[in-house]
Amino acid sequence: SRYNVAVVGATGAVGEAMLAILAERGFPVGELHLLASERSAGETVEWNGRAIVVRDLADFDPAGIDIALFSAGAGVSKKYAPKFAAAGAVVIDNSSAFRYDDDVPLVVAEVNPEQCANRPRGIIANPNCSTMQMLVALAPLHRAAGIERINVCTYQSVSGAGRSGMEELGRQTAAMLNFQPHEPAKFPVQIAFNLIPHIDEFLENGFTKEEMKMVWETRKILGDEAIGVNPTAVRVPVFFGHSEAVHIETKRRLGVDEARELLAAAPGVEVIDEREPGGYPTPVTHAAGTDAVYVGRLREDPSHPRGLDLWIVSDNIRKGAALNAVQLAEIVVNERA
Ligand code: A2P
Ligand code: 11C
Repeated sequence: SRYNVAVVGATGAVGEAMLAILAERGFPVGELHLLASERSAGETVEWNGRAIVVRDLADFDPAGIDIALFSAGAGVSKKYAPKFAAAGAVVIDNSSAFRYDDDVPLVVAEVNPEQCANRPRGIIANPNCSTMQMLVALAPLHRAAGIERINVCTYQSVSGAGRSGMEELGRQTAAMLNFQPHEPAKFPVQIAFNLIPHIDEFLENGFTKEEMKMVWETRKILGDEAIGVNPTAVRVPVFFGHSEAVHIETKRRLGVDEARELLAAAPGVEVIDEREPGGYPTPVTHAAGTDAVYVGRLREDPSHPRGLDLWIVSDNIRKGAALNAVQLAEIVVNERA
C-alpha cells in the first residue's frame, strides 16, 4: 500500500534531502504534500516526475496524512506537530522540540529501532546530527564493552545551520578573497577561514545547548543514564559533513582489533582506517552526499588503560537528519504492513 506523506520545511536544506531520499529509496509515497512558510508558498518543486506546488503550513489541513516529516525548526514543530498527530499522522520530528519528553521516543534507526513502536503521542523524535553519527558508531562498542565516559570534540559543517549558514560561508569566503567587506549575520563571528566554538545558545553550566544535546540524547538513546559525556562543539568552514574526535573509556578493555571488527560488522558504519596519507575519512573525500557513518583513526589511548580513540565523519544533512527520518518512516510503515 501507499502512504500520504507531508514534508514540513520542504524547501529547507534537510527538507530537500528528505525529498531526494524518499525518491532514492522508493518509499511508498501516495500523495506528497510540500509545506513551508508563506515565503515560499506557491513555488513548484519537481519530485519523481511530479510537479508539486509548495503550500503554506499555516493553512494546510492535515486530515488524511499518514506520515509527516517535520524539519522547520522547534517552534514550528511545537505548534503544528500535535495537530498533525491528532489528525492521525505519525509525526517524525527532526527538531529538538520533543526529544527530551519521556513519552516521545528518540530513535537512531541502527541503534534503537524498536523504540519507534512506543509513541503514545504519535510523535517520534529524530536526534541531533552530532549525536546521531556518534551513536551509530559507538552503540556496538557500548554493547560489547560498556562505555563509561565519552570525551568528544566536534567539527560541524555550516549546513547544520540550514541554507542561510551555507550562503554565509559562500558569500563571506568570496568577499574575503576579493578584499570586500564581510559582516557576520547568521554566525556570531566570521566563519570563513575561521572556527567558532559555539553552536546554539549558551546554558547556565557554561556548555552550549548543542553540547548538552549530545549528553541528554546519548543517555536517552542508549538507555543508560550513567554514561558520562563531555563535549565541545565547534563550527568549521566546511559545507557538508560533521566530524568528531571521540575518546571513550569502557568498562572492559576494548583493543583496536576488536573495535575494528565490531565496527566492520555494524549496520550503517564504514571503517576507513589505513594509517597512511588519505587513509581516513574526511567530510569532502567520503561523507558529503553519502549515507554511511565513516570511522577511522582507531587507536588505544596511551593515557588510560581502557581508553579508545576514534574519528567519526558523516553527512549531517543525510544520516544526521533526513536519511534517519526516512528510515524511521520505513520502520513505521513496515510495522503496519
Ligand atoms: P521557507 O522556505 O518558507 O522559509 P533551513 O533549515 O534550510 O533554513 O530551512 C528551514 C525550512 O523550514 C524551510 O523549508 C522553511 O520554509 C521552513 N520554515 C521556516 N519557518 C516556517 C514556518 N513558520 N512555517 C512553515 N515552514 C517554515
Ligand atoms: C548544527 N546540530 O549543526 C545542529 C543542527 O537540534 O536538530 C541541528 C539542530 C538540532 O547546527
